[in-house]
Amino acid sequence: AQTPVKVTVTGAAGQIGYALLFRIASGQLLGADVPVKLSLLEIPQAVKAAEGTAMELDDCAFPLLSGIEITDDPNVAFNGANVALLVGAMPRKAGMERGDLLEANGGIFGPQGKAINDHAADDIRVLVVGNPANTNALIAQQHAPDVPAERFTAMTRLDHNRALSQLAAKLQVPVTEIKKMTIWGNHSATQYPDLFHAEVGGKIAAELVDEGWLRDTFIPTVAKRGAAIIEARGASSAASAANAAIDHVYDWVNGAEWTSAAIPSDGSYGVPEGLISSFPVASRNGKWEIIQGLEIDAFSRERIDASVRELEEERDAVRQLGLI
Ligand code: NAX
Repeated sequence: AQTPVKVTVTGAAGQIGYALLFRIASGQLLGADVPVKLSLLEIPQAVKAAEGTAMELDDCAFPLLSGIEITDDPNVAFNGANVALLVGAMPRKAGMERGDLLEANGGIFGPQGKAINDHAADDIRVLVVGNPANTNALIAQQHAPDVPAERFTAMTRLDHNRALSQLAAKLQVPVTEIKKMTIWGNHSATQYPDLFHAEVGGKIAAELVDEGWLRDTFIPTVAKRGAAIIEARGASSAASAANAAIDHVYDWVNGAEWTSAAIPSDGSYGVPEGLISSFPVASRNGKWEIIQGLEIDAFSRERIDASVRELEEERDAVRQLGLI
């Protein structure tokens, strides 16, 4: 029988964790024939809740689930890990300055990056979901000098899926008709969902909608969808975020023609090297590749640059705080 793949989930007792773990254990993260071993990392106060979730996982009798470990020690959680989903983070609290937020998250993602560096399996793949996701991924990556930088990624797949869904609704087509959607930049309100390369039935999406809708409705609706979900649901996106994490890792491992992921820049499209920024990507042979050769019009350039500038500011702030 195949050796189980070890998947570590941080913040396992949180709401995304609850929506995520059952799907991983059922085989949706890696494939219906791949056995998995789960490792749940939580802070000490939440270990008991994680144990409760583990009891429910047991009660599903998932054929592919070969074991569950629960710990508050990153060195244990990441030991031998093949996939790490870094979901747990410090949320912004009322009155918190950006520096405080970055510092609190540096205290989480620095040590987790080091534990990954020291203990994870050679083929470790890391997806950061916890916000600010791109910069948390950068912090973790900088603490893992022995792991290839490209193994550290941050999630913009939820934004990508939201963009697909908004465009499909506008054009009244199934989401499967839409190809080549791209989210550029930071997973934040500055992100740029690009319709100038997206295609619907072979036509450029930007030409099928009017400019006013694209600029004043589509872009802000996608970028602010998280806030709209909180407003409606009274809690932030959880099942859709878990779904996007599943999509990201599944595609990373199994291949994809065109999607969006935040990965370390190689300097493509003027994004400074090393910044973890969202790009149009393909997945080949288990690696993300930035899709090259796209022409960027002035409208898109301005928006990509603004989001990348925000990523540079976050990087500079964590540098100044000594977090990287
Ligand atoms: P919850 O507050 O429900 O759960 C977070 C869990 O993380 C808690 O159980 C907490 O105890 C745990 N935790 C905190 N510090 C930890 C540490 N050092 N080690 C291990 N566990 C730790 O939040 P949830 O709704 O699950 O969201 C988790 C994160 O995802 C948040 O940062 C959120 O902002 C982010 N999101 C990112 C999205 C994206 O597209 N990239 C979308 C959804 C979501 O907003």
